[in-house]
Amino acid sequence: MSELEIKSLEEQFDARIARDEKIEPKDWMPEKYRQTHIRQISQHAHSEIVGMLPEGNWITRAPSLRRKVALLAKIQDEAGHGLYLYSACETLGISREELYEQLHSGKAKYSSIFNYPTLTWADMGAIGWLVDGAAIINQVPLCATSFGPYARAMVRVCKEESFHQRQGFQIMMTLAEGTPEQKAMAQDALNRWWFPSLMMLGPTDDASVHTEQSMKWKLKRKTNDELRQQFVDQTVPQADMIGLTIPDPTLKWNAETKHYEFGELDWDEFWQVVKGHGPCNKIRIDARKKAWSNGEWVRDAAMAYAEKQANKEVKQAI
Ligand code: FAQ
Repeated sequence: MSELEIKSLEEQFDARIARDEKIEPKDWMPEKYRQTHIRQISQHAHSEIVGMLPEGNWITRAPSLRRKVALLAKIQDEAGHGLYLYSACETLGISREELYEQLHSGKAKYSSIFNYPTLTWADMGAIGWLVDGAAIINQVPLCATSFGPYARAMVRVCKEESFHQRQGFQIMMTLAEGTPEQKAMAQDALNRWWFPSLMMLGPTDDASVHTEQSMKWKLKRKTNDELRQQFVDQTVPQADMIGLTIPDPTLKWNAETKHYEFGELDWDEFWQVVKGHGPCNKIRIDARKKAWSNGEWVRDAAMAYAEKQANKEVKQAI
């Protein structure tokens, strides 16, 4: 293709983005657009799958049958989210095996938040309330993202995340209304998950290398700092309502801007976790690698069965 032809395709592509048209897998797209989407969608998929691990740890210890059923349903939803997202990513020309390989080798990232331990039952409440709460704020704008398969997957994901957030908030509310020990457990979980939840929305805008281009392509519809502010503004009144204290002594309402001001986040900790040195990075990746190798016989059996069926069909056709 000549340079002139590529330039014309790029202009048509930019015009489609400007008109808010969805880009579909078989449409022409700049190579960087494709690669950026593979990066973000696959990291999102990996986050959903790795994100099942901290909660899976609590299924056998949920305090009642009702809580167990809700937690199981939530974790199964997360597996589903991973699968839609891997499928959306595959439409960009990368195989599922390659995506898994990138996760297992450490080439692809997954969300920093899932490298923290879940120490008590209240952590199930804090994850639903804060982590799913932050995820919804990040993902609702993604329903309007420019790549069709990603945007469509997000619609269903957001509906399910909304149930996840409510089940988490309801756990926290119940604990906060319970005995002093239960309330203290809820407060302790909030203390440990608050700052990592703020940081999971990504580095500050001035340190975010991808935001500018991703906003131009309408992959991202809001910046990391905008999302973080929205999360704080939405969550602080919820904590007030259930009588828990946000663990940030500098937090204050600014009546002029109509936003909460909050303290400096520990970005050194964030980058340490992102680079693989968080409290649970090794445990999480080891668990995923083990699941992959334990599942080898299932994949082999499924392939052998599919081959047998295909041979049978050929024989019947002859
Ligand atoms: N953790 O330039 P930016 C969930 C990396 S799903 C690790 O700002 P971008 C559901 C970033 O990849 C949670 N790495 O990047 C659930 C880049 O490195 P790279 C996941 C991070 O992409 C709930 C570098 O830093 N959600 O929670 C993180 O424009 C409960 C520079 O950053 C999504 O993935 C981080 N937190 O903005 C499941 C949503 N933040 O790739 C179970 C889709 C940044 O060049 C239980 N993703 N980095 O090597 C996004 O919206 C964006 O990718 C951001 C980051 C906003 C996460």
